[in-house]
Amino acid sequence: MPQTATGRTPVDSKKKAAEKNEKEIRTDAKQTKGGGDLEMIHAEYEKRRKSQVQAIKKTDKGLMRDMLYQMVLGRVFEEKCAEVYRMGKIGGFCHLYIGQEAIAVGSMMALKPDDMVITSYRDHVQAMVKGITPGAVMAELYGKAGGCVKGKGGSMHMFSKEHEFYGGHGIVGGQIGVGTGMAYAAKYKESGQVTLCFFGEAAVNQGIFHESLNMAQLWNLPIIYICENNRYGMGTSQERAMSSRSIARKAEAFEMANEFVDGMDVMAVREAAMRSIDRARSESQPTLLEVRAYRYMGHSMSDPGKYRTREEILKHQERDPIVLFQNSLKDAKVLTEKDFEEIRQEAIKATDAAIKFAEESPFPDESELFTDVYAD
Ligand SMILES: Cc1ncc(C[n+]2csc(CCOP(=O)(O)OP(=O)(O)O)c2C)c(N)n1
Ligand SMILES: [Mg+2]
Repeated sequence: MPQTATGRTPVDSKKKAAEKNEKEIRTDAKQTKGGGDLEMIHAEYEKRRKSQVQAIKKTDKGLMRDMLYQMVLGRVFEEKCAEVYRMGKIGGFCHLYIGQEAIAVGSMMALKPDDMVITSYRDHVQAMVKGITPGAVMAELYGKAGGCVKGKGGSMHMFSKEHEFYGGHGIVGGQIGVGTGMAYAAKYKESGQVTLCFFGEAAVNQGIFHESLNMAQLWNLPIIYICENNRYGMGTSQERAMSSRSIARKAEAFEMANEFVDGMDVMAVREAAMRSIDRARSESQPTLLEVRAYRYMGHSMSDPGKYRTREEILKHQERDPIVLFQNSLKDAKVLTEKDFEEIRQEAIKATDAAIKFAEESPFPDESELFTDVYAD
């Protein structure tokens, strides 16, 4: 019997978790009304800080360091992307993930290496967490032959079969159908692989989301749908586009397990992901996670951002996922300020090396013009 947000499951612990979800959704609704109340955001931060310390104490120290490194690398790497984009080094669209790092790191670092991941065009950080090198991601952004797709995909189409990373998709919601197919294939082949399928909250209003969830539950597919609710679809807020505030609860239409998660808290994301991955792997049951964060940057590098105020952005940054995690690691006496500086320097070094690799990599050869190109 799947766990649902209204607690229709007879299992008590699951019911409690569902009630907690409800409470968090209500608190969050109050917080974000009119851009969010600062005092409430601070209170939420303090609440999370305590629970995060508890979760950290139960987790391997090396893994905690790796998780922080991946988050910091994501941030430093993308700040560099913005810089070189403005210098004209990167062509085409470029969508940054800054502010959402806890979602990719918290969920993907709970996977086994041969599990599968698919996402939208906001894909640089997911690609690196899945193991594609920063150099191969940066060279792809530059359109160079050393890129993970030989410079033919660019920012929106990172891909690596070797790393079980299946894109990088530009059609909003397109990956929800493809991801469902990947999970179906894994089940059919009995490969034991779990699929993580990421998409934004604006994709949820499309038919593909509802059709896919229906099939995944009907056929008991081992997939976790992760809705990264960053509050905006281009310049349109969720409030202006969706009749219902809770995305997690939409899963109930399909009797699918679901959870609402604070996407600024990497440990909360990790714990929810571990519960969902276990459900997929051992019971072959799907889950919908609504992970709520905030998009710090514009929709893409060409967004003038006239639809929201500076104050709104600053309020959400009060609970920055990296600062929150570092404070908790310090409180739990797992890492120190010195470690944080070391990690930051490592991330800067890796990013600089990625830039050097991309700069030195050649553009694809003319003979490659028609290779790997598919038209139906
Ligand atoms: C089917 C389709 N419709 C419209 C677009 C144009 N478009 C590109 S991104 C985007 C907003 C998507 O927002 P969301 O799903 O919340 O993801 P986010 O960008 O916030 O990560 C839109 C409407 C598109 N690419 N595909
Ligand atoms: Mg969005």
